[in-house]
Amino acid sequence: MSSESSMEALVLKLHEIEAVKFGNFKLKSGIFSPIYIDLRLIVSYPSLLQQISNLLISSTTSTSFDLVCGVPYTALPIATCVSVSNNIPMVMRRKEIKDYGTSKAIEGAFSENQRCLIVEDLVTSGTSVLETAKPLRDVGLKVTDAVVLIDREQGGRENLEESGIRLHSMIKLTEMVEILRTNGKVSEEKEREVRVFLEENRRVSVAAPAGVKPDVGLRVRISYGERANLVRNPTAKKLFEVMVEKESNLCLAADVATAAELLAIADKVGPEICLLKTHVDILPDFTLDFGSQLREIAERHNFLIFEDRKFADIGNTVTMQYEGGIFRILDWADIINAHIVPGPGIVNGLKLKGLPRGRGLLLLAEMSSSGNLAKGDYTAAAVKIAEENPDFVIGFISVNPASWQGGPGNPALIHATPGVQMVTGGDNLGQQYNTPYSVIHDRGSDIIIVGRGIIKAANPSEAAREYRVQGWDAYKLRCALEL
Ligand code: 5BU
Repeated sequence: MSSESSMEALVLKLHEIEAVKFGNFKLKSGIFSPIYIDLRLIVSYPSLLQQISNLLISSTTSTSFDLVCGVPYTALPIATCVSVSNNIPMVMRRKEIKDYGTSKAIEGAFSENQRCLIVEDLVTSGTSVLETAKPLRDVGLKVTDAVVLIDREQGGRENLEESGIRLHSMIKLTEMVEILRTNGKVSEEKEREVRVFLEENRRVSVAAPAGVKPDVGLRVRISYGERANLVRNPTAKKLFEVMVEKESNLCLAADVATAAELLAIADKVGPEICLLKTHVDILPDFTLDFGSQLREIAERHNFLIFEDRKFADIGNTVTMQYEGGIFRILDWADIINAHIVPGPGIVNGLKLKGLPRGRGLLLLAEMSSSGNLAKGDYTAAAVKIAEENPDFVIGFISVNPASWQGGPGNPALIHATPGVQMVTGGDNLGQQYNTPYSVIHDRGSDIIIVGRGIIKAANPSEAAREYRVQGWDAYKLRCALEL
């Protein structure tokens, strides 16, 4: 078979097993795509897997490699197949580095300066390839090439080139669709729709991989929708999506006297917020069904729930505090937060319980109260721990990220800021307030957390609307100004 006809057969097979689907798919970023590709399915079709790995390796004959490394997880079986069929040793990149055992980021036998080929199934922005290239390079391997089955033509090639990686792609998304159209699998109209979609979403920005000094300009320039594409954690993605859908970067701090009042205000203010923050331990009438009642309201109004528990103990203890006790926070809170005083063990502890449930963690990098000690090296340590845990840490509680060294940093991480009212000032117990505009526009945060500014207002829903509009306008101005 010529390589052209084998490519055609491959595309038809992918369509047949429904690894390529047409319709109207909501992507993580909130935008709707007329095409969806899921190559995880290929593990169920060994001959197809073999065919794909043969094709991939045949495209890199001009260069030779000492090792191959698949981008976890979808490309791992492909890389294994490439390794076995061509007798090229493989190394594996760990997604999570364990804090016990050998703690290695790269598994397998290798020596410095060996050349490693990265294998990937599909490239959009190139972020995943870069995330794998970095630890490979960190251990002294040379990474100059990546081979990928499908190029979505959304900036991956250019982004990788900027990092010194040549992309070898087997097929472009538009070519795949053309093959399917000529074989009568999709209509001309659908093909046009895909082309227009790709044209309109031409370049997806690339996230700065952990450890790379982030570009502050990039951070403030890109939209919440684009940032949804950069995150791994499902709760973080959902949060960015909700923000876009509701045009809201407002979090209500629902510090009311009773659970009954909390549920009532959640229902009232729900349409205006992307997030609702609780202090569940202040509610005298808490009952076991509080979580399910609040989740029902959250689903109805499309917002997420953040329990401001501020965990602060050793890893082992926080696992129990998170999951157990009266409150069973793990069951109902999408997001929690933690101090980093105990060191990274606290994140590992919370992650043990939270990650399997797709939950997210915000680290307290700064606090809003006067005289607090979370600054300088402490804030920098929070950033480091966040970058080491991109699967679970979704961002920070911060006050002025624009003033941090390197600015607000990695666009995949979310900043949420308490201490917000319409006028600057404070209370008599140390709280300090900034305005929505200064927090979002000047200080580079993403979410305003407002408590008494809404709760104590004569009309909380109206006040919430006002905060939402101010927060969103400041965000729009920030994007426009930096473009
Ligand atoms: P306020 O009523 O808008 O002042 O409420 C602020 C809320 O944010 C309140 O629930 C605090 O517990 C929470 N908060 C804060 O004010 N400052 C911080 O640094 C952190 C949380 Br962390």
